[in-house]
Amino acid sequence: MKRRLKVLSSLVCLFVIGLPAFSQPSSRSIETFVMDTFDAANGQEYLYKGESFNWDWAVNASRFVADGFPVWNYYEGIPNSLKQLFKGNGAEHKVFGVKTSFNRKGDNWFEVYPTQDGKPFEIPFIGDVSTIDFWVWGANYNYSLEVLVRDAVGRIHVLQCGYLNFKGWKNIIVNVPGRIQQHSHMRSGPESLTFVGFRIRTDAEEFVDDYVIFFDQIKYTSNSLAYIYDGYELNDIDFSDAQGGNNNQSGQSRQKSGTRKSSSSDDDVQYVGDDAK
Ligand SMILES: [Ca+2]
Repeated sequence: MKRRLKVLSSLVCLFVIGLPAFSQPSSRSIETFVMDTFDAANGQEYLYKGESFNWDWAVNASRFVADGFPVWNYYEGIPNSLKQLFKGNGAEHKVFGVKTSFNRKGDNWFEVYPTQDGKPFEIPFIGDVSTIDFWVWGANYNYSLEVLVRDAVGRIHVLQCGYLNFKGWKNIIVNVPGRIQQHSHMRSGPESLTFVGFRIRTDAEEFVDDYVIFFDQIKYTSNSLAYIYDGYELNDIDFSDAQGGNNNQSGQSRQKSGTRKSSSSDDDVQYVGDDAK
């Protein structure tokens, strides 16, 4: 009897201990993807759906920006923690730097965003993103930092990353809230969440005549298999050379449907609160 009880209790133990393991997603599908090292323009070779993407960065600023600003470039530098990580690999480490100056205090802002051929380029995220992680060099000003992402229905979300009132490098990790729709259920919809850019806002009372910020090493964690299913590749089949389609009687009057609104106007912006860790 005692022995049976022992076996039973250990079975119960196994079940209770084993339960969380079964309810968790497989840890193997959670991966970290490096988006940009900021070591060189157009040198990312970022792989998305079998295609390699490269981009540069640019900056735009609100209307009271001083003549000749903003200015930006890649500069030699690396946060100390990353220096240890990349020790001995011989690469030239650079960071992306921006200098701004505004003519008056108030609600000034500037945006740092990826570009291709001089036009804004949104970087697609792989899988289902949980956190975005990057390094920022703060000049100890009361400016706030935001990350802008666009969801699968074309709406821009603002992820608050807190204030830049620190000196030197800081690693910032921002959560992507579960309420942001990252994938569309429509075959014709946007394929994934995209990275739109960083936005920096000046505090109304803070000095604005001479500001500098640097960025390095942006990466993210993602469940890369979340939306890959058996037969996924059939989504992209081109039916233009298919047979059929001769039923003209109803075809002439058919309306084109499913046009989607996708804009970055302020109406679409959703503030989702302080999501920085
Ligand atoms: Ca770098």
